[in-house]
Amino acid sequence: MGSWFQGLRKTRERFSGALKGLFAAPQPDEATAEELADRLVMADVPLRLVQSLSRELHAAASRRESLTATFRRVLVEALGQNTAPDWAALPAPTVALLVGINGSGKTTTAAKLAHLALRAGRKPLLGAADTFRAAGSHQLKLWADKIGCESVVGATGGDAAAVAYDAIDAALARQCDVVLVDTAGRMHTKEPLMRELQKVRAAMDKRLPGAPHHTWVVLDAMLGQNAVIQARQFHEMTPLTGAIVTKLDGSSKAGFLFAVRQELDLPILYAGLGEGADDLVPFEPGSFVDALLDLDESK
Ligand SMILES: Nc1nc2c(ncn2[C@@H]2O[C@H](COP(=O)(O)OP(=O)(O)O)[C@@H](O)[C@H]2O)c(=O)[nH]1
Ligand SMILES: [Mg+2]
Repeated sequence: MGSWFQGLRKTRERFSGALKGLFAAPQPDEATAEELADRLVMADVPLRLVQSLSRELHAAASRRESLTATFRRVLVEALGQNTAPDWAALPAPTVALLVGINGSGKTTTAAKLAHLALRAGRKPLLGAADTFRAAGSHQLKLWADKIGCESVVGATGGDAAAVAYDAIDAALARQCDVVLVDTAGRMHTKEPLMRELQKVRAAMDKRLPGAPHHTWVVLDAMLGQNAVIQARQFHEMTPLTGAIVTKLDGSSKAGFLFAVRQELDLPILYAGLGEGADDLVPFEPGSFVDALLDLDESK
């Protein structure tokens, strides 16, 4: 499994270059503080958080807290509580719907989640409701075969809601514990596709009242602030219960994660740190901030 420190190498290079000089001084001088604020804003850290960081850094000396410790504390606090599901303890069947724009990593993430469920001793089923592109369903089927789990795949051009219904139906018949339903990459600006998402939800609820129990938006970290805009639009259309951030192993603008947590109040459940089945790790604010700020190279 990719470690946070290794996984975030490129993101860290982008983020922490300007911070080193700052941390060497007991107090940031005006120019350094300003440069720091600029860097943070450029890394898509929300302005409100940048402002409170500046205040806290100025107050650090009087609190006898080092600048590094202050910086770390404020960032970790800003990320709040983020509890990934305990797969071993989830009631059966638990149904999760994955949404997000094309290419954000939904299909890969659905497979990674199924892999986690398998490793926790559960029986997952992958439902391929991406009927928009032939490759979409095929890709999920390949993953299901690779990790060794059940799957239900819809026909290309078919009704996504029907596939979602069938996936739950099959999961009940085959006594699966976890159903992960992958959807087509909806552009958040295309209203009909968003409406289709509501049809998918309604079909799931019809087969199993209360389903989906979770709706997770998959966000591509490379998109930075744009991912926040997408998440907000999905959130308005369909109630989201959490976010999963992919491609944090790329050169991402990781500051947007703070906006996901603070502005949308969505827990960040997992981070994707690579393309393999094992490269999905529960989101841990402390590990994330340490890796981002280059605080512990032993990890
Ligand atoms: N480096 C990296 N690549 C990822 C990650 N998650 C997904 N990808 C890649 O992103 C591309 C799009 O992923 P896919 O799951 O097909 O996205 P979808 O269109 O939302 O279903 C694929 O090449 C994946 O291998 C990740 O965490 N890190
Ligand atoms: Mg896909």
